[in-house]
Amino acid sequence: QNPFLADKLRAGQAVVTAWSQLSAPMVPELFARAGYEAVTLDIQHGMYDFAAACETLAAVALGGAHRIVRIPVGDNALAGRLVDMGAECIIAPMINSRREAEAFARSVKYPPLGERSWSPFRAAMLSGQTRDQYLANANSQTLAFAMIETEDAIDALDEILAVESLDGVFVGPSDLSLALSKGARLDPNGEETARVSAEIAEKTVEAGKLAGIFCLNADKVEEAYHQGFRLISHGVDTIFLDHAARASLREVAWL
Ligand code: 3PY
Ligand code: MG
Repeated sequence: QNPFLADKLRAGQAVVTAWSQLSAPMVPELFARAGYEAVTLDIQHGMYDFAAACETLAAVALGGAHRIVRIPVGDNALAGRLVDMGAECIIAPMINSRREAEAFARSVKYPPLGERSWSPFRAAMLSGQTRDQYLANANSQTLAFAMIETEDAIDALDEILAVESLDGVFVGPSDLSLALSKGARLDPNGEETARVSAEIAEKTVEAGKLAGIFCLNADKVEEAYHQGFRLISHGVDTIFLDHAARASLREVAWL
């Protein structure tokens, strides 16, 4: 697998990731073989436990795609375990302060950037490197993205972007829209959400960090790309199945 996800994103290349909540290794492998350049396993809102995520990371590698995981809120210990198991990028939800961003990012970086603990046996195997090579490259090749999706995070954005060990931020438009409307409206595709997302992308790029975002349709992907986002999600297994199941039933609705 060459180049690495980190190299592509730092070169300004867009990477589209599928999003998986169903805990079944064949589903992300299928996404990879369908041509998705990356697959994100969603432990925050999906069905994955640690063992299933480990198996699925290997299945994604088998399909030739980059391996990304979203951890549950505040679970930095799990972030460290997942990078050991071969995740190339960890997305941490609901990061609200510089302190939270730093604690998260440091859990996936070796000294001097952090305090990740040593044992990357699986990560080195999946990345095709010896453990010495892995150590030399891990801090630049393993990415930490903090999700920006709350009022506190927007207020603290400059401080979060100043965290050295953090590689980028990732916008969650659903939670962001709930925050912006003080809980009144779920509006991930709305204008206010897009305006604030654009500001986040601009500040992020200015700070020399990577910008990522969750998108719910192809128009949003295009908009996000022009706003400066480069790690862009498009396509969720649960939503794919929901749409396909409804379409399938409609074909025989006459029965
Ligand atoms: C959000 O939109 O809030 C997300 O976290 C995307 O999954
Ligand atoms: Mg969210």
